[in-house]
Amino acid sequence: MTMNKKIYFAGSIRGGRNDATLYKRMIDYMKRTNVVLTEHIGKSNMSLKAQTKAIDTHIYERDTGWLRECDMVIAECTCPSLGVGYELGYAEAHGIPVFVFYNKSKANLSAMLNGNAHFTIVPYEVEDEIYIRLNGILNQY
Ligand code: 6K6
Repeated sequence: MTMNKKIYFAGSIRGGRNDATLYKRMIDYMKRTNVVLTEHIGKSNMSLKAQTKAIDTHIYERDTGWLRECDMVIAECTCPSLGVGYELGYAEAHGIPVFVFYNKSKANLSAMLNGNAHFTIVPYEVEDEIYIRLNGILNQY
């Protein structure tokens, strides 16, 4: 089994935190055998308030640095997020593999993701399917 891959997990923050507990379960699952650079995305107490420009610059610089150094991006895209969409395009531009999960009974994925041959799209209906697919992805890379 492949272990200790550096995974950038992308999930909505200012786009809405409806799925935050799902993000946490996905992160915890991947962390059993790999390194998740963006653990904070699963935290329930994450602030959604507007920040200073300087704080947002720091977040942008840190996150894009992680995107350049990670082995793959795993994104949960049921809840639309401008930041996640940006990150996926950024990863593509840097040749990083991208896997996009979304709940097909809750969301209609943007054509800009669904139609992009660089992205592996993973539609699911029940949460158990996520872990089966994650297992396959983490073993294959
Ligand atoms: C600290 C204080 C207030 O907010 C914070 C932390 N904010 C963020 N920290 C780290 N990464 C962030 C933050 N805000 C957005 N991102 C990145 O964009 C994450 O990697 C997410 O995948 C994505 C979410 O974008 P939005 O547009 O939903 O916020």
